Amino acid sequence: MQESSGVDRVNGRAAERQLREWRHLFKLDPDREISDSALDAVCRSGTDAVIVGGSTGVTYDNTTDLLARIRRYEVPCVLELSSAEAAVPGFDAYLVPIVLNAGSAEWIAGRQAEAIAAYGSMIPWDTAVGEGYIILNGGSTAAKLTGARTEIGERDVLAYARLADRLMRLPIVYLEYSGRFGDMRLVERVRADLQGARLFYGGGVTDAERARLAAAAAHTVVVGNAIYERLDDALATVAAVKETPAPA
Ligand code: 1GP
Repeated sequence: MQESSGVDRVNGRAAERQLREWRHLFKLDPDREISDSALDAVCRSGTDAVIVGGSTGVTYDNTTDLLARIRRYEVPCVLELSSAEAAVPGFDAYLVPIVLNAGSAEWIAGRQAEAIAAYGSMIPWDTAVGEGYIILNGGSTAAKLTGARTEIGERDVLAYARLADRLMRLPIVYLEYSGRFGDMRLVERVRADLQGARLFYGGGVTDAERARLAAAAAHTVVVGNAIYERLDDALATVAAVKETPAPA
């Protein structure tokens, strides 16, 4: 396969245009079991897209299996790629986390560069999108894995967000509280400060009420754990987000 030309890269950013429309996303973990009926409900829920991704135990095989099951439905399906071994072709887009507050460069520009060096000519650049992650729940697996500096205040969070938005010009800033509902005042503050990036919020959105709060603060709300723990409440987050007026 040939590498895309520069022109293709500029003109072919369909994924970036599409993600600007997303308000609600479900995130499915290939390392967790989900029944056919639960997956059916998730894929027909009206969510804008399904993200496939997880912090640990994600393999080529379990990613391929989950993609094949989701592909029975029309919902767009994107892969959040934390390890190059799980780079499965056939997704609508590829989200690549850059953990801005990671404790080691490995998670900022290490693993990503290694993957590009190894798979450079096969990477579908026109559907690859960088995400500037700021991990804020010190107890989460992602925080432990990346050694993230989670005990930081608003000034530092805003600085990371501006780095992603203004200097790196990433299309997504992702405030990640995975497993815990975050500080919506801070989420709102970061979103209002962004100039070009979309603000994704994820963490502890377990029901419609929290979904409304998150949707008022962030551009895009990501729901993960609740799918596995309280499916009906998770499904109710779709309408709750969609009914909340989008912030500027
Ligand atoms: C995880 O941000 C997502 O990467 C969603 O968080 O699992 O807490 O919903 P939850």
